[in-house]
Formats: sequence, structure tokens, C-alpha cells
Amino acid sequence: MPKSKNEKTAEERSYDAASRQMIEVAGQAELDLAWDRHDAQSPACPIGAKGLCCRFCAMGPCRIMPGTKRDRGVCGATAETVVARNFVRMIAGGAAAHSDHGRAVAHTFIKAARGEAPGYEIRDEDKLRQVAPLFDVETEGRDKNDIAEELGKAALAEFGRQEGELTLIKRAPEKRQRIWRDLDVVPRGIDREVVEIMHRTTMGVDQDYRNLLLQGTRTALADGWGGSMIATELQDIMFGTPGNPWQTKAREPMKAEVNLGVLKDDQVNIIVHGHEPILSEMVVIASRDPELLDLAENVGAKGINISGICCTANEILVRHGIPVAGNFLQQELSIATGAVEMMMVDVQCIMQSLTRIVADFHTELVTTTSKAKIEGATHFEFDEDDALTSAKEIVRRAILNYPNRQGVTIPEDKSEAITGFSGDYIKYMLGGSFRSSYWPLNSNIIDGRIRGVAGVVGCNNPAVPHDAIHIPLVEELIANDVLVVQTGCAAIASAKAGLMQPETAVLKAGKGLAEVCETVGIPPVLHAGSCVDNSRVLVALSDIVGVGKENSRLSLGDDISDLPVAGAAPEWMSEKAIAIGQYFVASGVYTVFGVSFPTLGSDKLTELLFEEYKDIVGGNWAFEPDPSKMAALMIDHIDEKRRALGIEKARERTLFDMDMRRKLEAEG
Ligand code: NFS
Repeated sequence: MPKSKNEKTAEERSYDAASRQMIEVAGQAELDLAWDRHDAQSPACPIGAKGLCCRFCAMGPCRIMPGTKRDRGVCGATAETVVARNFVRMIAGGAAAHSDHGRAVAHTFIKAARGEAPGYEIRDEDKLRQVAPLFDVETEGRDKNDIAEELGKAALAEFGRQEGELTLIKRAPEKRQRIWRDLDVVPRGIDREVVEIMHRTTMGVDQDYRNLLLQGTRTALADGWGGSMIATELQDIMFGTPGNPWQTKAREPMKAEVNLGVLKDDQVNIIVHGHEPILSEMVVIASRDPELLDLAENVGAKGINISGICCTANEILVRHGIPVAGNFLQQELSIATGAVEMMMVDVQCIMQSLTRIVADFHTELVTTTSKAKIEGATHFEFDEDDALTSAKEIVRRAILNYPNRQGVTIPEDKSEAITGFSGDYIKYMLGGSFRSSYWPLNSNIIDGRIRGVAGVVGCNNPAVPHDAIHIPLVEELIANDVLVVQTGCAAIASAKAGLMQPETAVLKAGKGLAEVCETVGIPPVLHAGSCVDNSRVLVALSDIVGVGKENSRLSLGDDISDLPVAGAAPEWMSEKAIAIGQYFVASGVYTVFGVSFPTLGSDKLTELLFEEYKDIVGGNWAFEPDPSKMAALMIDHIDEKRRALGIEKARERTLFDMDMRRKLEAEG
């Protein structure tokens, strides 16, 4: 099939040099990429894009067009109701994905504690003893596996819980908890909230957009403070907390290489792609097996090179420094290098198009879980009861595929990044082992060296140039003394662009931020992990509020909504991003999304999310596709919060224009 490969140049499609090179290579080979399919799908249906298409019963589908005779669905549903239904179903989808991941981790965690899952163990006992009391699990004088089994069961029970409040809600500042209780949005159980959204959005149930949004909020909170937080905490205990100085004893940041240049032309390349680290952790261990290394040598390879794509990549990057081949829009490009013996996938963000691309190469696409099979891929059910044997079998298969390699084009581009900034590690970096705390951060915010903190997270989306919104946004934020914390594909974008190196502070950060980063020895852009690890940010924000309780001189208010912080997902595409955005907003964080916004079909609903929420939940949404305007919105918000705290110093906003960027690039 002839491809629309020339509709846009590689430069217009991606900011990233390695991706540009591979887009050209793929174009010459007439490979069909996400960008081509996006062009073929354009223009997008304007009704669906604004959330105005209702397909929830067979009287329609109804396309709601406010201001015309089609201003209601067949059942009479208004634009507000239809847009709200679609929006909260996105939240349900995102929360379900994160939470089902959390559930899978809890299952393995319990087996590991019982010794029923060889290869998995409780690695971070300190964190185990920190988290267990949150679930009222006694730790005194008990063996770590006993504690872990009880903790795992308690965590698992949160999913099916029917009444009361989710346990980890109590980690939020007290004022925040009161806001939620007053609104009656405290989640009762993780699964229950998702199911209730599905119920309320079927034909003829909840037809009040405000009421639908309350349930959307409750479900999003069940994700951030429930399913995602359980995933993060149990993974840390089982696989090790990123950068935990007490656990690794290394007290050194994790260094790793990022971008397609990590693929090796003389080694067996295995890419792990998806989200759950349960399999990839074992594959990393299997790849070091002497027998398999011998086998690799026998087939003519100099070793076995594991790298990752998407959040699986982030999980093994932040814990083991395993290289990252790329973010979401690089999954097809990695195969087009011809250098990948196997792409092994589990769940989420895996494009079905991979089966078409691998058909042109020797690469084998392997699905590993019964939850996510792809027609045309090889399915190899991963047995977690005998994980290492499963992992070794998969790795062996990849090795045996090495001799089938034909032409290889691996871009040279790769960057070094310092990663693994879990909350524990940031506190340690700031305060040392004896005074590990966020107090130095509060102090630097109060004296103005650090203006505020921004979370820049989320995906790639072929609707906007790849990484090209992320990078200028992050650069402009740090140039204005805003410390940036990142997760997901956004973090990979910055790592590729070299923004996660200590020298970035001197080269690109504002004077105050650079000074702090140099003193503490951190880059101004911190990689905190995968998308479920956004829960780390919630805990960090609560801890920053907590500093003020211990020392009023260092107080930044008594709620997350008082903090000079903001969030953004500049290139989002997944329902998971909407769930994350809603739980940040509902936790009191101003959050800006780029690309497009799925409620623009209803003025009233959008007004509720963008304006009224400020008074209702203390955080609100905004939509702005331009990175510089997005930075301006976030910085203005941070300054407004500084003024309210009485710590604002008059200063100009540094506009990071093209001239400045070119100058810096020339210097760098
Ligand atoms: Ni997050 Fe991770 Fe990437 Fe987006 Fe997908 S990988 S869970 S959803 S695309 S950031």
C-alpha cells in the first residue's frame, strides 16, 4: 500500500534526531507509521473530539450539536451529560488500567512473601517497615516475609473493598482529606468506583454532569491514592526503591543511556515494552545467565542487550539503570532498525501495528499475558510461579533469532541521564541520611531560589510533533527556576534531550535553581519513574505540606492547593493521562493539558473543570497546546501561590525564545 510518507517531513514529525532518522528510513521502506495513520485519519471528527458523540445505547449513535436541532440525543441527553459521560468513562478506563496493574503486583507480592514465586523476594525491607504500618500491619519483632504477606493481603483487599475509605487516603494532608469528605468523594474501594462509573453512564442513569463528575473524581482518587500508589509501593518493596541509599548502599544516582542508539549492532537486542515490571525484572536477570550468554556467543553475538520502551522501560531504568530505547512513538521505529531480535510486550500502550512492522523484519513480537494478546503475535504465557524459567525460555528464543538478522540501521543518538528520584531519594539528596527531609526544598522555595515545582508527565501523540512540546516546556520552566519532576514518556523525552544531566543546571536552569542543583548534586529535571509513579508525586506534595507542621517557619501552607506547584501533560493521548490529571486536580494541583481537551463540547462542564473547581477542590484544569504559553500559565499560577503565601519577590519571567535556545545549543 503506498504510504503518505511525504506528507510531513521527519523534522516536522519529531524533535528527536534518532526518531527523525528512523522516520526517514521507514519512509523509504514504505513502512506504515503512527504518523501516517494519523494523517489518514485526519481531519478528526470534530464531534467526537469534543466529547459530543454518544454510543452508549442502540438508539444512536447520537452526535450532539449544540445550537442546532440535534442539540440532544434520542434519549434527550444534553451536551453536558454526554460530554461528562465520555469524560468519566475515560477516567474509569485509566483508573482500571493503573489499578489492575497494582492488583497484579499485589498477587505476585503475596506469592513472593510466601516463597511461592521463586526469583521474587522482598528486597527493600526498610520500605516494607515504613508502608506496613499504614495498613495497620504490625512490624515489631516480625520476619519480613510475615509482614509482607499480611501487607500484600491488606493491599489486595483495597480493590474489592465496599465500604469505608481507602487506606492510603490518610497520607494526604488533613485539610485535603476534609475537602474530600465534605464533597463525599473519598473512594470506598478501587473496583467499586470503576464499576459505579460504568453503571452511572449507561443509558438512563446519572444525567447530572456535576454529579457524574463527582463520581469521576472519586474514581480518579481511587487510582492515584489507591491502585497506582499500591503498585508503586509494593514494586519498590519487591524490586527495590529507586535510588534508595539505604537499600543500595551505593548512595549514587543511577546513570543510564536513553534513545535508539542504545541498541547494539553486535548483540542480541531484546526490547521489553508495556507497563508491569514483573516480567521485565526476570528478563534482566535471565539475560545475565552464563548459559544464555554462551548461547549468544555461539550464534555470533557479543552479548544480550535488554532495553525498554514506555513505562516498563522506566521501571527497569529507575531501579537498575537498564537503557531505554525510546518512548511511545518510538515503538515502531525501534523495530525499523532491523536490530531487534524480540519485542516482548505485556499490557498497555502497545500498538497493534507492531505486527505489521515485524512482518518486514526478523523481529519476533511476543505477548506474555492472557490479558493482552495481539492477532499475529507469538503468545508465550509468562508463568510467574516459575518466572525465571519462563524468562530464560523467552530470552533463549530471542538469541536463536539473532542469525536471522538482515540489514541493520541503528541511529547513533543516545543521551546519558541520571534517574531514579523516588521521594526517599530526593529527601536524602536534600537533607542527608540524618536529616532526610523536604525541609531544604521548602527553604529554597521560601527564599526564592526555587520558584516552584512542576510535574511534567504523560505520553506522545502523533497529533503534535513528537517530544516537541515536552522539551521547550521543560526548558522554559527550568530557565524560570521551576524544578521539574517527570514520569512516563515525558520523562524519556527529557532524558533523550539531555536535560537529566547535572550540567543542565548550569547550561539551562535559572540562577537560583542552578545554584541549588549544583549544591545538592541533582539535575533540574528529575526522573521519578513510570506513570503509576505519579503517586510518588502525591506523597511528596503531602510531605512538603507536612514540613510546615514540624517547623512553621518553613511552612508552605496547610494543603497541597497552597503549594507553588503545577502539573502538565503536554502530549497526552491515553485515558490514563485523564485519570492522572483528574486526581492531581482533585488533590489541589493546577494541571494543564496540551493536544486537545475532551470536554470542549460542553461550555458548562469545561467551565466547571477550568474555573469553578478552583473554589470546589482547590485545583483546576487548563488546556493550552503551545509550550511557551503553557509554561506561562504554570509560572503565573506558581507566582500567584507564592503571593498568597507572602513569599513572592518581583521578577521578570524569562521567555525562552528561539534565539536563546539556539545560543544555548551552540554553547552546549
Ligand atoms: Ni503513561 Fe506509560 Fe507513555 Fe502515556 Fe503510555 S507508556 S502509563 S500512558 S504513552 S506516558
